[in-house]
Amino acid sequence: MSSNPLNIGMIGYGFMGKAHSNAYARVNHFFPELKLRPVLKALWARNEERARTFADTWGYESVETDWRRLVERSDIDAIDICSPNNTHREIALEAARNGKVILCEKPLARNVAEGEEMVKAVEEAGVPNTVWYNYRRIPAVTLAKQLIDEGRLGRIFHYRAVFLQDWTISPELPQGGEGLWRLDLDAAGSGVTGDLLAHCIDTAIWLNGGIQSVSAMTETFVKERIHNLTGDVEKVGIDDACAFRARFENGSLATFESTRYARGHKALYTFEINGEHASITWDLHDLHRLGYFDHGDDSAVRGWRSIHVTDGDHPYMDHWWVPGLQIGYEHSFVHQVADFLAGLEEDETVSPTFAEALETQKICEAVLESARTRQWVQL
Ligand code: SOE
Repeated sequence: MSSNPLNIGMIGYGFMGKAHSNAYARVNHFFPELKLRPVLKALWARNEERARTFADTWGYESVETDWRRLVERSDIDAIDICSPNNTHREIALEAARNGKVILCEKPLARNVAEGEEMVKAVEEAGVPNTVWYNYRRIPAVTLAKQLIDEGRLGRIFHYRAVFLQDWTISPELPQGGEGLWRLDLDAAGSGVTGDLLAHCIDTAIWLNGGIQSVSAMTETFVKERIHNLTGDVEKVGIDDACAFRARFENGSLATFESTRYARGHKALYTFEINGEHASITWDLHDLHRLGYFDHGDDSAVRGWRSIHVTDGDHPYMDHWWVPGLQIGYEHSFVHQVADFLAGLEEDETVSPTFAEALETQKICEAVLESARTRQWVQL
């Protein structure tokens, strides 16, 4: 059993609070080589009863209803920020001031200005930090990275990504408050750009390098919604849909699209990369498979392969079941914690750091600026 405790103070208890808590609870069972052992020490929620219910379900030892108290507690080593985007900056700054390790849910912040303050705070305090862009650590996506880094695709010409959902189509859906803060500009900072395209951008710059320039369009289909916190009908400020073109530094061209108005799609995140020698496709709905086409294959059998990324020599898979048995969405969070703990043990930074997530934030901001000005924006 791993012997060095890392006491976690969790801020928030929504969908991501569960995903992260599950990762902390599982990681030492499946990565027994780790010496650090996350301990679910304390949970913050504004409402004490809900905090206790969540804490009891997941095994948190204590609860706090004042996040500042949690961040100041001397028995807490790491703060995990799972609360809405408008809280990330303030909590991260306080956590850094208190010398805590920080794990922050994506996107880093609502905008670049907040993100820059956060990067400065963690760098000045010298505290280890990461942002939960979990899709990088789905084994098929990590395998895509390996194949690209090995040069199998050769020169890359095209990158195409979409992230489609349909949960905000009804005009009756309110904005703001618990569960619906993603529709509230003040709480979220943006709509699909920061929430969904941020994932696509993070994966893309990890796989294909930096983005040079963007040209975007956005739309807000439902212009007014009741605000849950005020009870008034208020203007909707977020982007419901966004599509943009991009030029990568390596000369490749890209298209990105995201919407919450694609009827029938709940979380269709896909990407395709076309290189000189080979192409890759990936689809979140079939996340354990990687599509691969190799032009070097014998022409008699050349065609798209569907690689079932479940073999022992595939990324992360030797930590799970026997070959052929697949894993799912939640495992990407376990992998992120495992890599992060290994980095802490070796005193090495683990990607994506706050500074790397700030690059994604800059691209999101450039996309929104381009949509506003109807001009190409250089990064
Ligand atoms: C939005 O519905 C959401 O939950 C995002 O906030 C997550 O980051 C994404 O992974 C799934 O969709």
